[in-house]
Amino acid sequence: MTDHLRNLLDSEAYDKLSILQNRYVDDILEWSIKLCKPARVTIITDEQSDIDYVRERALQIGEETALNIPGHTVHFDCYRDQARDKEHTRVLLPKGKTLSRYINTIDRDEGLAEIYGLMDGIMTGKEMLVRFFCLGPRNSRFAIPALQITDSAYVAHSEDLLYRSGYSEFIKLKGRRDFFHFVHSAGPLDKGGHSVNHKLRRIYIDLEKDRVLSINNQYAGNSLGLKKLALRLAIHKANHEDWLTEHMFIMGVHPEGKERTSYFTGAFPSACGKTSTAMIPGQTIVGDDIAYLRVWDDGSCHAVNIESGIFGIITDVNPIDDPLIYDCLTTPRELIFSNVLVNNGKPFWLGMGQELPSSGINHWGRYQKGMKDEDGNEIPPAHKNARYTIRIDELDNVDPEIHNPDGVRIDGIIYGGRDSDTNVPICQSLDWDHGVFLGACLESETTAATLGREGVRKHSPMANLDFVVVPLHQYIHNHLEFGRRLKRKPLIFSTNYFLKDDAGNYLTNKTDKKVWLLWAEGRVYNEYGALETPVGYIPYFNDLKRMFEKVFHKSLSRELYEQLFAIRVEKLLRKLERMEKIYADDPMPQRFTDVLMDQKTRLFAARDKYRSDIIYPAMLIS
Ligand code: SPV
Ligand code: MN
Repeated sequence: MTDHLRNLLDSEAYDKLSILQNRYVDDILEWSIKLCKPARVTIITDEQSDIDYVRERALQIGEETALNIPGHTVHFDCYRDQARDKEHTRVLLPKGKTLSRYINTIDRDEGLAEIYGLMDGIMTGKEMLVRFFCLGPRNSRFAIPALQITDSAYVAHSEDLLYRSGYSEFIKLKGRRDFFHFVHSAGPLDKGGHSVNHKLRRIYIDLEKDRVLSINNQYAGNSLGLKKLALRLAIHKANHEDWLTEHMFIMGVHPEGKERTSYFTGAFPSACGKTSTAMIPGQTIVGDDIAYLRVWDDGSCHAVNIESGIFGIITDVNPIDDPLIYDCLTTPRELIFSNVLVNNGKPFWLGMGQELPSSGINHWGRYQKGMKDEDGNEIPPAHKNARYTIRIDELDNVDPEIHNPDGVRIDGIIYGGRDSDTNVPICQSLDWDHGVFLGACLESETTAATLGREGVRKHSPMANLDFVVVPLHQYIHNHLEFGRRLKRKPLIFSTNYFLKDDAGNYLTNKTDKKVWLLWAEGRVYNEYGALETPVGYIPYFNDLKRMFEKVFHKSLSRELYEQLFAIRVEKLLRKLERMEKIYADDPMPQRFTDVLMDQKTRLFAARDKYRSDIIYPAMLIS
């Protein structure tokens, strides 16, 4: 350690740092302190007393406030920082390199000059917290150590709930440089604890140095290094190696009356049912957001959750639709609510199943119903993208394998989007490559989880477009290749929970997804037959009817089945046209183009054969 760094630290910080014997960590810290100029530096190890310190600090400095139920706190992000900021999240691009047009980039030199300027003195008067984490279970082939430097106790506290601490993993590095690092500052805060300089929000991803610099923000999707910032670095790393980093949940599926557990992963764009699928009653959860997948020694696919907590959307969590989460949110445990409405120490959120009070404290500050913001828009009592942060271990439905260093064997992969008029509720791909194609064609109508208009149909391959930092064709190629190397390939499915009738009413209930999931699991064991359509295999009416009776004691009419599983040829062809356009300027692997053309040919042939733009299952059987 240099004398200079030694002089910047107190003796406790010095001792904790010197145990690591890692000059790369030292250099990063010295550089960060010199640039950000904090009033003091505190190093957090895996010791409980250090971890408690962070939690208490968040309360002391007002980034969090205690609520009535023991362990519950609330945090508010700046009113203008309520979702991921795609516009100001950019990959620093070295001269001469190019990426797909969908990836937001900035010239590396220019971006660094800008952000270094903004970071100069950004922590003046504040405390710099230095935390060590591990992405993935400790002692695992999957694990990536990660260093977080931040001036936000809320960020450091959230990460404590969401990730495994990893000071011990840094010791095991024995001085090596194999870790990601993140420097974050919320920037100056106002009296309510909100970032003041949100207009200067910047999130710059530096693939050259496996680091992300993120400033003037607080919303976890922007600020927490280990969440979506590390996801981007890991996609880059995996791409240069032989594994996959995905925006996926992992869950244990437990078919009723059977002893077995089958593990599934699922990728859904934000706010499309990813967490609630992983939390379906009767099943177990490994993770709800980010997974690393590897070809295992026996040729199967193994995956781990790189997180150990949930940063979930709270809107519409109520005792009927999400009983497990609702229970968890209303009983004592360590839990951070964000951007809800607080009245008399009680949190309220949209869609919770009860009336919200007309006043309280929310992300705006002191809230009174009917208030307007500077743009003249009515301030909502709670934000639609309000969230809760908890440890998964706290849940009764946590899967026992969550911390297994070998992960779990994956038997099924689900791709789902918010699609009101095209795809069927559940469909199995024809094979691996066709499954990759289904994932690559994922589209979703936008939600409140990102800034911008809602309800616009957006394309997001594998629900990962916001995070892909390598050329798209390469990303797709890796998925195809991954399958080639698997001896036991997971089956791939697409789901759509959001199909509507012509009058705009949802055709399925929120809870119906349990049946789609159990059908998919049964397919792994060939327990259900399937009807082949031009776009993949769909369930037979009789199987679904029996399942609805068994699971929900309700009957499924043949009429509804025909409506749900109609192959909407015209709409599907239009979707293919959109895909062809999207993928035209990023030349795709030949195999991908072939799969796309084959699907088109099958759709045209079916339309000719049945002389109809909509093909109902009954037509395929007769
Ligand atoms: C998502 O939007 O996909 C999330 C929440 O999981 S965020 O942290 O904003 O990424
Ligand atoms: Mn996510």
